[in-house]
Amino acid sequence: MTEAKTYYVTTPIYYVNDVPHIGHVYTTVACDALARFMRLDGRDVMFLTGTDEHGQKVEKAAIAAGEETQAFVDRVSQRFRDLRGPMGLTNDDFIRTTEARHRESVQQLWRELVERDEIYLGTYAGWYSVRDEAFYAESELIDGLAPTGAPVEWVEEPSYFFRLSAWQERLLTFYDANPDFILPEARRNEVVSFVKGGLLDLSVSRTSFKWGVPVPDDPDHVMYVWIDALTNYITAAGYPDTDSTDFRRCWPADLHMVGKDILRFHAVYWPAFLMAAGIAPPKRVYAHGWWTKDGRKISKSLGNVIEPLALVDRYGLDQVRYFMLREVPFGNDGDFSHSAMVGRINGDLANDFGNLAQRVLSMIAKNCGGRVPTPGVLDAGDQALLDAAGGLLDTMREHMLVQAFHAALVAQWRVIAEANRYVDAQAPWALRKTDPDRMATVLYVLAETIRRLAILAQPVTPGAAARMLDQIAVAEDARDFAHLGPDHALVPGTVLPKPEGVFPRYVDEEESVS
Ligand code: ME8
Repeated sequence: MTEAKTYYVTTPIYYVNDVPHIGHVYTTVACDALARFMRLDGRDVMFLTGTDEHGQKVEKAAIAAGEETQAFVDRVSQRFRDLRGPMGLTNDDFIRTTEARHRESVQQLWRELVERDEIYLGTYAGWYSVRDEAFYAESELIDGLAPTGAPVEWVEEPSYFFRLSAWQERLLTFYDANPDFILPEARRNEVVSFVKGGLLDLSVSRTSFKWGVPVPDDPDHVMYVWIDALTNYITAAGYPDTDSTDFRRCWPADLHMVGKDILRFHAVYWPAFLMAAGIAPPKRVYAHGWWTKDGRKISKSLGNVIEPLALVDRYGLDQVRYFMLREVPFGNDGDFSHSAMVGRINGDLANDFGNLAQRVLSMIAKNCGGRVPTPGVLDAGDQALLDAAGGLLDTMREHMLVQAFHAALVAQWRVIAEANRYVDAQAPWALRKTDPDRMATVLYVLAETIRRLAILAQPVTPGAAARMLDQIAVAEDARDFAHLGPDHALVPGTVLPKPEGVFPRYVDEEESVS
């Protein structure tokens, strides 16, 4: 047997300066859907998320909260970890940058860079934004603020530098040789022109505060939070033990999923650090867009956060996951609105998919003795519907491999629409009297179509998909994509449990009162 090909996918590690909001959950849910898809597709998945716990921003937040820093980061990190159950996350590991395994890893990477003469000691004099944890040149400031709008402060202190300027040409060659390294393409072009504009050496240590990983052999310095944070991706893969089975299995990562705010760190600094240390860069960095509320980015510093668990309480987990991945073409920005959410819940989920399953399964319960009906000979229309559902995996996989979640879902909903048209055209309720054998065939074709659709719905809407598969008595070990084919079709005569709706309509409170 050939070994399953690994798929290593990561989220950013989130700052613990404040509790999670819907923006963080968006990135993590997207990675979760991808991880679930790849597992069902037979890949050996490693899905990593975690928290970024060092640096001035976090230290300041701890001081503001009046807590000891380690106790503060322990508490806030736990809030991120606690999203696992309520958001249906299946990450294989959760990394914290304050862990011993990470300190060892990032210090080893540092030593490697020093040994290769990629790091030297100098003095930094320039602007720094604590909110962005980023250095800015005078020429980048706009009206005295960072280009992101964040306040900056003047910093002048001894600092180690990474020879980033020496990596310009090698980075450009790398982007050229790996056209899919940065997606979407428009973002790739932005990065390439930024690098073409020339790179300055990067300050990679700080001396004016202590909350970070000490620089080996020079403990007056702590590492710049970004070199510390980015290294988490190799720590979790087993670095510095590059000969370990884990490292060889996982590295290079298949995908770092990030928001567009932190693309430059991932697509410029990170591959340069890695190449400089003799480590292969990741295969892809995908920068998605931002959720906004009334046109403004949802963020802690703007104070317009949406609390993920409140959203799940209100709309349901599968509903929130589906909305996030379907509403906005992945990569674009999207505005969060109650009416768009309700539109997706009542349209796509309740009317289209939920109603299809509900109609078919209750007809089977009523008219076929609650057992999978026995089909007769299939006609061309029957076969066409089954083929459409059968062909979906290839289409969806193609989209998932380039993180086009919305396109994968659109393709799936096209088949759902086809199935609904088939129900209307075949009118099995009328066949009940005129041609019960044909009714059985039609209901069988539909149930089998629902089986395939529900298997494919697991990555994005795992709860509802599982309940649908329960209702057509599909065994738990027969739900992966290897079971999509006709060899694993529903067996006529199988007893089915009583059907229940899986995608309820959302009714606004005001509406239900009137
Ligand atoms: O940047 N819309 O952490 P962070 C969409 N620690 N996604 C959003 C979002 C929004 N409105 N707001 C946040 C950091 N995100 C660093 C990362 S990685 C080695 C270190 C998501 O807590 C999005 O993925 O500020 C964004 O990149 C990330 O949260 C920033 O999280």
